[in-house]
Amino acid sequence: MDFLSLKETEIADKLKDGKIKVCVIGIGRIGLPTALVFAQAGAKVIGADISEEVVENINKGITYIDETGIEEILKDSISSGNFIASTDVPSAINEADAIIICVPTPVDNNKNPNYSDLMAVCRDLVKGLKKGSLVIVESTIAPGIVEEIIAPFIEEKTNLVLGKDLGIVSCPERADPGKIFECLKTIPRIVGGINENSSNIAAALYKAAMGVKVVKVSNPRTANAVKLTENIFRDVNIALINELAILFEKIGINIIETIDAATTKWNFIPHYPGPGVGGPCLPANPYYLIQVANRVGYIPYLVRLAREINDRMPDNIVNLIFEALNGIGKPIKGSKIVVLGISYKSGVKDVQYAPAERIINALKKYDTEIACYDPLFENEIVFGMLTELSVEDAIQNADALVFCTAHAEFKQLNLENLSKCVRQPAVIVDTRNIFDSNEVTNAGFAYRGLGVPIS
Ligand code: SAJ
Repeated sequence: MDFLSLKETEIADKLKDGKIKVCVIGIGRIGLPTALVFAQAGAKVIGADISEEVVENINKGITYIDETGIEEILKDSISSGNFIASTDVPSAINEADAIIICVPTPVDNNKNPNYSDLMAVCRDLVKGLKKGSLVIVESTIAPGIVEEIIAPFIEEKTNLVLGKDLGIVSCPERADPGKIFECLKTIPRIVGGINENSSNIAAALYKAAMGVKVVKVSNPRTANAVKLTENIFRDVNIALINELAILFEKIGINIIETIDAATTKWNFIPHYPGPGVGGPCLPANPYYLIQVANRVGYIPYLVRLAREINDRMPDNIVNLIFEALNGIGKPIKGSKIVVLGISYKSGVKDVQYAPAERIINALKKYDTEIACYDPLFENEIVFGMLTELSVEDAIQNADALVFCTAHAEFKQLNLENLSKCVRQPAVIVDTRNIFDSNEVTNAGFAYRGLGVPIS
């Protein structure tokens, strides 16, 4: 079947009839849910991954990925014969009509994008690609990587004529951790192809498989720019609110009251202050664009400054902890500080670039006792520490409770009961504005909140 010559209606029919083969390379946080949604839609899917352990576990129906219902969907997809995992990437590519690339593209310690996994996939692509197939790059990359690196590499190493024998598109993933399946089936997808037919085929495939609207843009670089614009927009707005939180606290203004009131204006999109910006996306994505900008001799000041402001937030929280302890007459030296919430965001079990790690590492420089608890990481070794089994266990004889993640569980805590476990006087440092300061003080704690003036 020459997949690239199919019409839109044919793609939907052949997908349902199990006549379309899809290879998803990189069956991790994004790749596995993506593979399973295609399998549920009728595609014959091979999940290709270099990790033998991942492939072995997944073929047994076991995954570490923390998305609701994923194991059941995985088991159904395997038993239906629509999904299997394999470490033989070139063979999986050779069998497929559509090859979807979902490998990580992290930034290294020098903030340079690391495309090594993507380039390893390209080396497998040129071993396995067959005429009439379509390559779909979902990994988040800088604008231009497809047109200037991937496409020329494939053209050089194979006798495939791009646009005729082989289609290539960028279709950046837009699935939010903790709600990936919901996002895959609701959020419109952005597709940019090396030619119109590549875009049309990819659009038809995603529309049929995921039931979502597909927005076609001019080319792969534009599709990549859309994804980066979304996340850089978010990073910059968080940096703005973080900066205002610090300033407003000093001039007696409550940042949350201000945001809530500003949200009554139609063109104000609320963002909230926090102890820093963590996760696999926002801390990394801006650097793809910064690298491209530097290459063309343009300095993206605002993009860079937002990253600096957000990366400085953990240090600002450590200062707030110092002030909070001094406010109850306790030096940081010899105090017990408990970090409550280590995940980078609420409801997600993930500590990638988590602000809590940088706060804990900074506190370790002082002669303090540190404990941590997170409802998603009970009794696990994280950041070189054994996490506690409960809030009560963690806060015994504590001087300061530092809330770094706004997990729903924390909003239900009985603060009066907790105030009996700590070493009074004790203080709550609320970096996520989880609590009302009056409720905290009425419960027997002192209170300091990010962006909340000292009452
Ligand atoms: N954060 C703030 N203040 C805010 C929003 C977020 O401090 O107002 C912090 C979070 O606590 C976290 C970091 O920023 O530490 C990133 O938060 P995020 O909500 O952006 O979560 P991510 O990193 O999982 O971002 C992903 C992105 N999705 C994709 O890249 C496909 C992002 O575009 C989504 O908006 C986000 O998920 C989401 O809403 O779940």
